[in-house]
Amino acid sequence: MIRALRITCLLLTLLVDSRASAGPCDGTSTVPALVTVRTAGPEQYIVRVVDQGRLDEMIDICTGTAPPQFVGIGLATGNAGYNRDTLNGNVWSWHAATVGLGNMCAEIYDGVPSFIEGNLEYWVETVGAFCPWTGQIVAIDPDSSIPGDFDIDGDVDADDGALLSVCLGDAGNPCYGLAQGCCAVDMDSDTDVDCVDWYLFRRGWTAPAEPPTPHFCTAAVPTVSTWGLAIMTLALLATGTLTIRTRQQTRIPPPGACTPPFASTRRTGHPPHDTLVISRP
Ligand SMILES: [Ca+2]
Ligand SMILES: [Ca+2]
Ligand SMILES: [Ca+2]
Repeated sequence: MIRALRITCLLLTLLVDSRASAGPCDGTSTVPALVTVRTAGPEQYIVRVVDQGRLDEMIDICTGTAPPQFVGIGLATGNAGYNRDTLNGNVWSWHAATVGLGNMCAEIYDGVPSFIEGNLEYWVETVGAFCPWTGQIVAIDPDSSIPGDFDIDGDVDADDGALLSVCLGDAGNPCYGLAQGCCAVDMDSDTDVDCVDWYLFRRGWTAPAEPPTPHFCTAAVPTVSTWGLAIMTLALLATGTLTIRTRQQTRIPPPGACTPPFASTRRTGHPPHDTLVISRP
């Protein structure tokens, strides 16, 4: 009888332990990881974290062993196969090109994910970054994303191809002016949906039969033009600047100053109220 009770207690202990280790904040401790951020609404968005130090910080915040910080991201088009809101069943047309943490955030970067979706060109081209004041890290999971999985159901098949086909063209038109959701299938985040996106999509294809080839994408895999290379280089340099400035300003906040951590992404002038900054309690 006593032995049976001991075994029962042991099993219960193991059960409790296994539940604790599978909590939403410690679904994985290694990169790459998908981190879910919940905002007012409630709404959610997901960022992909590839830096182990950053992930460790996020796990500490999520589990409550470190104080909360703002999750600031640099915005790019394309859902990258993971950015969605499982609470409301939305798949977003954008993703985080860079991910940072900070204790200050200017009002211009505040909002909820549906604001970005509803005014995507303004957010990506003019604001450039997103830092919701109400954002909280609520889950951390292993990266199960697949490039080209536009409907984020774990495969790259005809359903994803159909989403791409609606938007695909050989003219390289900006995805903002195409049908709603076309920026979600922009795989190389250059704001158009063309044969480069199709070739990237085809590389991730998981269904048995080959995907049909669009007639204007039958040539060899397109190469990046000189202009395209120059633009990509500038974009990479700009991204590097953003990351460095963000980390520097986050690490050494000037006392009483109102310097937002993502100010370097501002591309145009804004009214004075846009410079309002709040500090995380
Ligand atoms: Ca899919
Ligand atoms: Ca593209
Ligand atoms: Ca393109």
